[in-house]
Amino acid sequence: MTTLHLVLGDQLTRDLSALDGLDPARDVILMMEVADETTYVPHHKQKIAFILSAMRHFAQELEAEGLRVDYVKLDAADNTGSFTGEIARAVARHKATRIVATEPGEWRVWDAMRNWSQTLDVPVEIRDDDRFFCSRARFARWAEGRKSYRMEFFYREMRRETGLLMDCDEPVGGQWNFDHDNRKSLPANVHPPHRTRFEPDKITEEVLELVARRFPDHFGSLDRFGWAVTRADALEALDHFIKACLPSYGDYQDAMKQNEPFLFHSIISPYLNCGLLVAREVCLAAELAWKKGKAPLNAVEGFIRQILGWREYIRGIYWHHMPEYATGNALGGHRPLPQFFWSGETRMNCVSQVVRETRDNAYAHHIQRLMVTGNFALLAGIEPAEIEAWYLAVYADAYEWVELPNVHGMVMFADGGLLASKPYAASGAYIDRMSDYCRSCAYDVKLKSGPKSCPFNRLYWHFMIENADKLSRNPRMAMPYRTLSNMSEERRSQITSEAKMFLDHLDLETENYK
Ligand code: FAD
Ligand code: DLZ
Ligand code: SF4
Repeated sequence: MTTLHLVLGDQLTRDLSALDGLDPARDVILMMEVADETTYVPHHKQKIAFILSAMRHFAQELEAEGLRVDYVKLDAADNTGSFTGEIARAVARHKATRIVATEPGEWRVWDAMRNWSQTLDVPVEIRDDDRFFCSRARFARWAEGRKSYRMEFFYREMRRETGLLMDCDEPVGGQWNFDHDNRKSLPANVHPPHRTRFEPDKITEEVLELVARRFPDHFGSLDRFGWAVTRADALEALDHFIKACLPSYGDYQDAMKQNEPFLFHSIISPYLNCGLLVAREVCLAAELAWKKGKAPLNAVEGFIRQILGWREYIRGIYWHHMPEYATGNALGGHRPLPQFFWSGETRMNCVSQVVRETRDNAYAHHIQRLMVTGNFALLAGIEPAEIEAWYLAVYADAYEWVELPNVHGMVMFADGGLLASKPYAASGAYIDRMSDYCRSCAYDVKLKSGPKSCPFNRLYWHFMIENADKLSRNPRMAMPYRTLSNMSEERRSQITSEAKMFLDHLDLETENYK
């Protein structure tokens, strides 16, 4: 009467619901490295290495507790390459009479999982993933009857339900949101702290060798691999963030700086998303720092909002609207993704910086993702599915439940405004205000037209003209459309022809870069 308890690569949490009620004498924990998961998009090499190494370390910890772990390695001779194939083999191996799983993070895996009892002819119990504050059912209750959603209202409910940063029924400090104190650019005399990175141990070295051998053509470099791959090290990274970075997190949350990929960000999303850290403990650690007077409220509220607000809201939208959510293309973009998203070879210094940092670290912070690569994809009318596949591949924290709403909804406005009230379109002036990228760029951010002018400036007004029928009635877009209506016909046709010229020759970005 053996039960198989499944632990997937993003479920590396000892308190996982799938492990509840496990009988160490009778039951087996199944963990599987499978080709389907390592290749369904061409994941960054560091992302694969991070997940496989974290899985192997987690299995070792479970075994050290005296639990029986059946761990299938990627290179095992008879590995079928799929979750379904490996579970079928494990059921036969252990004569299992029951399977217990925690709901997966991605719809495609969920779709397979809900058919397993039929395909495998064994009862399968799928449990809620209670590592999130808001269950899928709870979000559905909140979403019921709403035509569009707004994170801020959802976030307030989550604050009330969790009691985080609450004083009875009121938000501490008398406000729900302290964003107006944030959004500063980085002054020259402020230097971000050195970040804790972790030396690869023997297990990680083995995995790095495996990834280099099996996935040589995948994007990204393994050279700077320094991720924590155990819970103990992830907790150390969190502690370092809380002490050294959180106090300045709010102030410089939106800042960008050449050769400073991490600034004051936490860099914990890969750990949260694979289960080495849990959202509740992270929020409590930040709240405690504020209670002890070690970090100001604007920073702590801003940080907790990202996790309790945005992260939960994004997940809720994903599950509430999949699988249809992925198919929309409200602004009708169909341009292929330019090659420089993989090479970084473009004269646009901001894009080049972000792509290169992404290649080196499998990481870019939120504003780089939203306002540089994302903004470019939006303004250039890239096909949503192409840019979504890029984001899903290149970041160590990327799983479809979190990547898709961020890219499809927040960046590309492809859901027609379900997630965000307006597109985050911006000209070069925004990037210039929040970074020092423009100082080292081949283009001139102050110029609005001509071959030397910043492409973001040329594309911004072109985007407004092209999408006027879909966006001009949006009250939050009133300002740009008022400005546009005051532009002469001549200026408009100049904008259109200059933007078209640039977009039709995106390959020149790379040719002229060399
Ligand atoms: P911090 O700035 O320190 O923020 C703390 C935590 O808040 C993050 O670790 C993350 O868990 C959470 N968070 C912040 N913003 C968001 C958000 N918009 N959605 C969900 N969680 C959020 N995040 C992912 O985890 N995986 C992704 O695949 C992903 N893709 C993105 C794609 C685009 C186009 C954009 C604009 C954002 C994306 N994000 C994604 C959200 C965000 O950019 C990352 O969570 C963040 O940059 C991770 O770095 P950090 O841990 O240093 O974050
Ligand atoms: C992302 C990933 C990779 C690269 N490899 C594996 C793997 O070999 N085995 C595994 O269990 N999980 C892996 N993952 C994470 C899964 O893709 C993730 O668990 C599913 O997307 C469900 O959310
Ligand atoms: Fe980017 Fe334009 Fe600034 Fe160059 S000038 S870095 S393209 S915003």
